Amino acid sequence: MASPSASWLLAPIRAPRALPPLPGAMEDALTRAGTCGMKAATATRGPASAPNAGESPDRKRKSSASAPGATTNPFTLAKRASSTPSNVTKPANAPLPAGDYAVEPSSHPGSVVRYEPRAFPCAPDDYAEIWAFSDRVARTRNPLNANTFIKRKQATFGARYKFGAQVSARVEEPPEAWPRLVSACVDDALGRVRDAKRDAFAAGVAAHVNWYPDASAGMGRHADAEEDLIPDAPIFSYSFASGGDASPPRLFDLYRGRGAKKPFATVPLSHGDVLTMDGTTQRTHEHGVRASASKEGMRHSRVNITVRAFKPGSDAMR
Ligand SMILES: O=C(O)CCC(=O)C(=O)O
Repeated sequence: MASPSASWLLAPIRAPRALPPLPGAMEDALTRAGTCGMKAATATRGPASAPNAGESPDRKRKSSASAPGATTNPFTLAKRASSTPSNVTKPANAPLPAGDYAVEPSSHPGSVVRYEPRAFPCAPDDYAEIWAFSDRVARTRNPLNANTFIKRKQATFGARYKFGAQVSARVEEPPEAWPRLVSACVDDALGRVRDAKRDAFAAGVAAHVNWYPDASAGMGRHADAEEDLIPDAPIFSYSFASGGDASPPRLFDLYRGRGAKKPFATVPLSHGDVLTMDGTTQRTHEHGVRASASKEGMRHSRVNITVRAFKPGSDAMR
């Protein structure tokens, strides 16, 4: 594990327990059925860092969504989604106790995550506000097929972010004009960084936001290890869902190394959950958000905000 004195966290991760790996039966099921993450990893043959790889692209340009939590979502392609296997999601839906986890203690003791379920409040109005903001965000072309778009929208507040093979839209407005939830997450994240590192984190802080119209929109495996990011600075991830506590969790898969085909562990992310990826996690592991066609999942949108620190003076900050 990274020595706590080297940690950027105000409350460093000191004695993490092992993150439960997916049971063998689960991995077998994934291999047989091919989850979206798995399927995409093998079917698209995209670069490991292409974060769209885990989702089926949205081929049709449709009007953008305006109502959070709407049961009919204009981004949804029901036909495509129905081909997504949903039977493999159940075992990984088991709740994970709050706490600090070593992703893989024996081989990568410095790769650690902190999981804080239901730790960040989000009022329905705040969800509505950030969801409505997505109307102003341009869609991202699928880097593997320029004739298509990825289903989720993404934008970065405070930086120009080349995110794997994609370039995220940059929000040009000043922080005063950002949705309340974005500013609240940035403030919260800064409060989690220890005093000696806070100025360095704040100098390059940005919030990358992903809007998932429903559970059929996922994110392929990737690592947040871009040149422009401060290496080994923590990444704070905040998850929100249109149905609040009633929304089903989305499965956040962790992959061992760069080329792994199967997820190795899973963290179920629900409304208000905070996941901190710390230490060497981005160097040793990839992560992605599994797509699913579960009936319930198709009725709920999701917003994820990651707060991260870019190198001041890097392309992202210009
Ligand atoms: O939506 C999530 O939970 C993950 C987001 C993510 O991996 C990213 O923005 O890099």
